[in-house]
Amino acid sequence: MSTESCPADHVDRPTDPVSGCPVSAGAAAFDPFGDAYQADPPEAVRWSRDDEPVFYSPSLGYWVVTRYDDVKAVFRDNTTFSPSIALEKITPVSDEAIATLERYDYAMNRTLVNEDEPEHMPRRRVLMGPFTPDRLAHHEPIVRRLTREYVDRFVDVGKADLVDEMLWEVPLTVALHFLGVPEEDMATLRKYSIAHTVNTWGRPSPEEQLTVAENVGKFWQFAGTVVEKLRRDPSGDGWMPYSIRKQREYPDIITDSYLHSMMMAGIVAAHETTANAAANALKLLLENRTVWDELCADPGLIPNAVEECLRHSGSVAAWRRLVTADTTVGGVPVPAGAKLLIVNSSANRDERHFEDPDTVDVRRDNATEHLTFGYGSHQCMGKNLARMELQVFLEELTRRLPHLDLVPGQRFSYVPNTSFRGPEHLWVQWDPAANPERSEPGLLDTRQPVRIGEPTTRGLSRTLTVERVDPTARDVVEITLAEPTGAALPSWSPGAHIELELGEVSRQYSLCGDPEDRSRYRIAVLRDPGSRGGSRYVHDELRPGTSVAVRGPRNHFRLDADTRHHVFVAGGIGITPILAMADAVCAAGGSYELHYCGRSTGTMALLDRVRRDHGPRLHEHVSEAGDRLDVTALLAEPTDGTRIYACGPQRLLSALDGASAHWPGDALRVEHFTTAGHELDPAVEHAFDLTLADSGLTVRVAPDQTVLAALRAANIDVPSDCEEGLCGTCEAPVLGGEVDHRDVVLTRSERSAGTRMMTCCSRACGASLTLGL
Ligand code: FMN
Repeated sequence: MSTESCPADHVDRPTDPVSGCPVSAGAAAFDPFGDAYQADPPEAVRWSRDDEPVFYSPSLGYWVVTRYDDVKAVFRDNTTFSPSIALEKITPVSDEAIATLERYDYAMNRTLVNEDEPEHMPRRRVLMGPFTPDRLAHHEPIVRRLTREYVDRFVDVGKADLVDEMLWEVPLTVALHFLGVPEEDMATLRKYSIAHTVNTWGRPSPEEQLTVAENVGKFWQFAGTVVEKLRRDPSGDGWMPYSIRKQREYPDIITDSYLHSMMMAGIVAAHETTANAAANALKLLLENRTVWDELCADPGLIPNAVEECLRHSGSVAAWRRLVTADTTVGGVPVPAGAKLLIVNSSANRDERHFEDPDTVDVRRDNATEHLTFGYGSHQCMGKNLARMELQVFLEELTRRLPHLDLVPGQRFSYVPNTSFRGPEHLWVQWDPAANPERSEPGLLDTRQPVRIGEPTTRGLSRTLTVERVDPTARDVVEITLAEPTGAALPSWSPGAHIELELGEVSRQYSLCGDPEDRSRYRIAVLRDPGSRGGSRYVHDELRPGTSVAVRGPRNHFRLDADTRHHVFVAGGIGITPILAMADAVCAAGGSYELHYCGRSTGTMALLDRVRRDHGPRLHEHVSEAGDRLDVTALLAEPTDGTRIYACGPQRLLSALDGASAHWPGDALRVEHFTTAGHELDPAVEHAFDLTLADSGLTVRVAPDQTVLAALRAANIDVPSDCEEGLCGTCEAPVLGGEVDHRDVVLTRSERSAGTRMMTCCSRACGASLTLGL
């Protein structure tokens, strides 16, 4: 490989012994049109997530980005990372194909997907009306009716190709209905949209390019005819008539060429992604039979199952951005003019963001954080329509055909391209004699309420059984929880916690058992003398055999892989996450020391185990014995590559914060078990404005209102969990204004950077904040 063709930083990178250039062997071998990527994109770039999360692919001429945080950061900043190349043909078009397209006057222009600011947001704002939850609800009856009609056609047959017989045409018909376009010849439109996919994201051979160009040209003409037809009478329902009406109000914003391009792109965007997502979801669920059975038994899980399927096997595998100024992505310098392939399907399986990411867990409570719909101002406008369709498909199929199976031995094929992904065929079989509706016709009258918007995670608990209750120190019990069916529990990483529903309240407890043991979770709970109900319930009510609803695991307190030396500091019950972390570092042969502080040895939970497993690295600090931890001495000398991981009472964490002031801003990592619990006091708070850069809205936050509440009132989706500033779920990017941080999640350097805030508790210092929402 020639080094001239490689834009990587040759000075700082050692020559790779295999590729002979700063491009590593993995990067040199990367082929997004090859079998491995086509079969499973996130798996094909696992090596990159692990070893080289941002790399240059010489064969593609793109920089490839594979980790969650990096992909999200790129989506977030659409100025440095312009969407202008999102629909550019990834394979250069031959002169003959260009001539063919010209014959059809093909002039695909910018659409919402690939235009820069300042043009994009004004258009998005003008065109958003039909996507609001109220307006979408209006489409549910047709989605339901079509789904039922298509299932009726094959329900008694016993075998079907779900793609050919339902999953392609229903989303296409819904898309046409949504767009307000008369239903045309479905098969022709299918051919056209595949041509568009191959034309944009595929690697067609020169001969294929000509056929594809023919179909794309015809598709373009078709789109033009439809726009003209609608223009004659734009009074009807649907997004295109709405857009034509809007053109009269805003002729400079919604131009003719824009309408024509949107018509063509809209058909593809509204239907192909949903059809593929549905096929991926059904394939995934049927391959994970116990999960499918769970949905059949509890359809209330379907909205979150949809998110989990979109996360695990979404239909948009990768997307593109153009770098507009020299910058860094994930710390790697990337020059202006570079093209990025951001592999969102890989981000969705990044273990740095999702626990046990390869497992399908329909109760995963951060499944909605997947990046299949993109993120930020270009996030898929039709996401809630797609969610609705997928919910209805899963609901109708689990109810009417719970005994559905994949036809064994079938090989799945995919249209080779970088981005749109779903099996071309999905053969399923079942015994029609066992169809539940034959013995129970009333089944056909039932339906689950469809949830429009992102699903709430509140109902996503799993019921575990208390296996053991063991006292482990004064007022501390260790609780062992097991899955009653013996099914494997979701895996977790050190620092993770679960949330238990305890009578009227729910409370978080850090996992302190063995992560390798997938059959049980272990926690240790201190009876809080001023208990608000949670720890008292644990101590008084939980006995072997008791059932308890559990959510999670979640992790906001992770070990950083680049830490060379770990200083673990635990105060009292704060030992729980710290012990799991120390166990992991010890098992991996890493460098660490463990400081465990307590009033007396009798109050120190899990002390026997800590001594047994960490004896040589353990420093016990027992205050009654006059041996308090001297945090100033401990942190006197900042050391490169050292991080301090601490959990314990606020006093200890504040002391560590003060004593590490001269350390790098992210050297101290803490987990808080409680907040100071500031109640919002309207008498001392002031009102301020939020300027939402992506949605172009201004929202007023009243003195008695949180930022989160004000955002929700303005119909902006922000996920949240604890709503106490502890968990980090409701984070929003801050683009301007000074934040009055009141959470306990952000590190010192993150606070002073002023680029993120927790919307459940933090506020503005001044009159306004600009948020990247
Ligand atoms: N309390 C414990 O006793 N043991 C733990 O391992 C533990 N882990 C926690 C992890 C997180 C992330 C958080 C936010 C809190 C944790 N807590 C833990 C505190 C409990 O959630 C809870 O606040 C405490 O039991 C007091 O609740 P109560 O006032 O309802 O009794």
